[in-house]
Amino acid sequence: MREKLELIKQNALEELKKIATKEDMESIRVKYLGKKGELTSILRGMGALSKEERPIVGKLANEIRENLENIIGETLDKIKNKEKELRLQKEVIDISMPGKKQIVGKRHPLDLTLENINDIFISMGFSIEEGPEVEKDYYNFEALNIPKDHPARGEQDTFYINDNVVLRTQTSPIQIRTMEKEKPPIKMIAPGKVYRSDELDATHSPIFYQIEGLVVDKGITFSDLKGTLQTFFKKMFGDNMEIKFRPHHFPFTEPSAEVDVTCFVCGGKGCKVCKNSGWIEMLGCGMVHPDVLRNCGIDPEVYSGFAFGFGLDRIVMLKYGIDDIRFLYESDMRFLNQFK
Ligand code: 2NM
Repeated sequence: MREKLELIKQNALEELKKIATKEDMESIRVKYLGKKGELTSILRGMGALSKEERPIVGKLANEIRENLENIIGETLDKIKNKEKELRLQKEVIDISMPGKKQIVGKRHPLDLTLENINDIFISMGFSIEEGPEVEKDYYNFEALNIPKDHPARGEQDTFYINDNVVLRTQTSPIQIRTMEKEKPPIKMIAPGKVYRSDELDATHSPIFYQIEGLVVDKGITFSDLKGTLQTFFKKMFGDNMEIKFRPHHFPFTEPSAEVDVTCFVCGGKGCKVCKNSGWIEMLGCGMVHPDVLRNCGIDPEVYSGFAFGFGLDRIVMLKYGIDDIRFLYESDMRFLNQFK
């Protein structure tokens, strides 16, 4: 019996030397110490031994079991440590490797210029207002004194959602909404996207940006309009800028005018951009029509106001020498990467 136990111990130790994985380890544990293991069956068979032999063999068997359990435990620890070491080696981070270059977006030239314009008007005491791009026919046309048979209402210009709803063709509906909910004094600009169903070409896009301004208070006159625009263009393009007014007609202003500004490409000397005139046509403006004020609940006997509107795209194109409006809406990275 004793020799048998010693033999089992020797065999187990031999096998333990050779094992490399946790799984091998488990199969050895089962083989010797498991319920049907070799050592276990010897302990079970001890009933057949004599009274004198039993404690001696029992003690020896327990010692061997303890011994094997210890060795198994230690070996398992060694295997685990080795596996951990290997894993750490594999997961090591080489901090000397070059980093991946992050692609940083650039500001769009329309956005850059709009921020510039907004900042100037803010410095002059204007607030910046926004409104919906899908707009009621009433706010886009009716309230602005644009009668049902006005050419601006033709299907060729306006995107209709249904009989009463359009994509706004100008940002003046924002001014109407502001006049409806606020009492004068009002001093605001309304920048934003507008929509017209033009054929797309180098100078026409069905979507473009407009900036409209509005000032309403007691005693507002045409000279306030002139001074405001004069100040704006000097701040925007430099102190040498001059502006001049030509009579015009809009349904929502009376009197109305178009404004030319000194060509900011050549400084007024004459160039290709201004067709040698020294002037660039820049905006429309006028004194808000009394009917428009009345439509918004403002008494034209007490209050008066001026309004103006201009396109952002044309300014951006002239400023950067962009000869096709489609560049502003096609998101070509080769184009966009040129701006900061
Ligand atoms: C323009 C030209 C002239 C304008 C008028 C109004 C409102 F709502 F106050 F009546 N907003 N914008 C206006 C006036 C716009 O754009 C060429």
